[in-house]
Amino acid sequence: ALMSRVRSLTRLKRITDELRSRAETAMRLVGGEMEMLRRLATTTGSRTLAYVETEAEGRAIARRLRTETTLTVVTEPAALIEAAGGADVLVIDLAAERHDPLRLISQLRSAEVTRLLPILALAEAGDETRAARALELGANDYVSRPIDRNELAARLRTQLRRRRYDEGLRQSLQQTIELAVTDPLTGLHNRRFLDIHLERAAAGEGGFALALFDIDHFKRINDGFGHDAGDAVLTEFGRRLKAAIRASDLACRFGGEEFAVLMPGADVETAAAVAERIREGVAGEPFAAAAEMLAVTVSAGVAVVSAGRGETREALVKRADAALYEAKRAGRNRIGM
Ligand code: GH3
Ligand code: MG
Ligand code: MG
Ligand code: MG
Repeated sequence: ALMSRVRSLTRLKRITDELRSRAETAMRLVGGEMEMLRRLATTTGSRTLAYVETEAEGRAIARRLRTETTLTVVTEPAALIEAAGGADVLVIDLAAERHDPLRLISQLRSAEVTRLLPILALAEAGDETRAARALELGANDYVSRPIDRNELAARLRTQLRRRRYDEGLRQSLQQTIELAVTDPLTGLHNRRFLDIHLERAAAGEGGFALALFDIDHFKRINDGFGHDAGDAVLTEFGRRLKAAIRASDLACRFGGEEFAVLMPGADVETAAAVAERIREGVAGEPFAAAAEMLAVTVSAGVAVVSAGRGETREALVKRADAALYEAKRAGRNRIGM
C-alpha cells in the first residue's frame, strides 16, 4: 500500500513538473513576443497596447518593461477599452482564454473611443478560421504564430501608417466642416448650421423659439465710420449675443447684419425676455469701433413653435421675420412677436 502511494505521488510530481515546465515555456513564448512588441513600439515611436491574459503574466511583463513608456499593459477588458483610446495600435492575442478576444474586438469596435483604432491580432498556428472571424469582427490584420519579427514589424508599421493617414484625413475633414458652418467675421455659426438645427428642432417633439436680430440703421454706421467700423460692430454684437444666451441655445450670424438665436424648449415669454435682455445690453453700452464709441440699437422678431406642433423651418423663419419687420415699423430698438 505504501509503495503504491509513493508511486502515485511520484507520478503526481512528474505531472506537476511537466505542467510547470509547459507553463514556463508558454510564458517565455509570450514574454518573447512582448519583447518584440516593446522593441517595435520603441523604434516606431508608437504607444502600442498589449492585452495580457492573466494578472501574473501582466505583472511579469510589466516588470520586464519597467522603463518602457511606449507599451501599455492591461489585463481587464474595461481598462483596455479606456486605455486603447489613446493608443496607436492594439495587439490582441486570439489565444487569450480569460476573456473572449473575439468578443473584445466587437466591444472595441462599438466603443466610440476605439472605433477607428487599428487592431492587429495574434493567431495560433493553423487557426485561420479564428483569425478570419477576428477580421470579420473588425480586426485590421493578423499575424500567425510562430511570430516572425519582420512580418510583425511590417504589419504594425502598415497599421500605424494607415492610422496616421486616417487621422490626417479625419482632421482635414473636420476643419472643412467647421469652416463650412462658421461665419469668418464673428466666429459664430452661420446660417447653414442654423438651418440644420432648425430642421432638426422642427422634426422633433419639443417646442422651441427663434429670435431674429437686425441691427438698426446699420448702413449709417458703414457710411459714417467705414466698413471696418461696421465689421467691428458686427463682431462685438456677436460676442454680446453669445454671452447673453445659454449653452443649449444656438447663436448664429444669419447674414449681413442679421443674427439669429435658436432656443430649444423656450416658450414665448422666455424667448422674448432673452431677446429683450440682448436689446437692452446693446442699447445700454456703446460699441468701440474705429476709435469711436458708437451708439448702436437692435430690433428683434420672436417666433415660437409649441411642443408637438409641427411647422416647417421656412414657415418659422417667415414668422420671425414678420415680427422683426413689425418691430422696425414700430420705431426700431424693440422686440416684435
Ligand atoms: P434697418 O434699421 O432697416 O435694418 O436699416 P439698415 O441700414 O440696418 O438695413 P439695410 O439692410 O438697408 O443695410 C444693411 C447693411 O449691412 C447693408 C450692407 O452693406 C451691410 N452689411 C452687410 N454685411 C456686412 C458686413 O459683413 N460688414 C459690413 N461692414 N457691412 C455689412
Ligand atoms: Mg437687415
Ligand atoms: Mg434692413
Ligand atoms: Mg439693419
